[in-house]
Amino acid sequence: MLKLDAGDITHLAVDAIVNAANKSLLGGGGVDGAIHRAAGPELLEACKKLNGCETGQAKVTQGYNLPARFVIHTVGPVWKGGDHGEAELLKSCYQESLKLAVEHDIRSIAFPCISTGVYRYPKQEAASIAVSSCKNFLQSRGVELDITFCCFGDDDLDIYRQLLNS
Ligand code: AR6
Repeated sequence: MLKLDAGDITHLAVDAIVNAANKSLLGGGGVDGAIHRAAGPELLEACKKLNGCETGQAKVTQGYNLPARFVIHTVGPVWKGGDHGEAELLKSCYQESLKLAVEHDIRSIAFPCISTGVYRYPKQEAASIAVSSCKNFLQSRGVELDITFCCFGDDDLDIYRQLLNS
């Protein structure tokens, strides 16, 4: 099932939250910074052992002080105009995160709007990819998974509301 939520992803009591990280996996600003602050220093220690992550891929850690049991770290593409494989890479972030969720028996997962902050991916296009990738994954795999799109701003909330209602 696809759901919508507004606000801070670190507050969500789901099995896993997804982090929009960078390739180092060693923290940053935006949602990445918020997740590291809320999870506590053990998260950084766990991330140091992962040896980074390629764009479009995903890696998992525990959630430590978060209500969520797991954090799935994925690295979205930096928007460079759209002809640098951005759409495929963004789709891959959602698919690879969901694959890890299934492998870890995760039943509920929340995504932030990957790449749409510092990485400047246009919000409407990113949301279309997020929704279609998740819908396709659930349909093709036949898995029962609650997927929440966690919107931090009203503009994203409006975009996702329209997409989920259409
Ligand atoms: N809860 C939910 N969503 C949030 C939160 C939060 N607490 N804080 C911000 N957002 P960004 P990116 C939204 O910039 O574009 C980091 O420094 C935000 O409004 O966090 O993928 C990493 O280390 C936006 O809609 O991630 C990388 O270097 C969305 O999260 C780089 O930024 C993503 O914005 C990744 O850039």
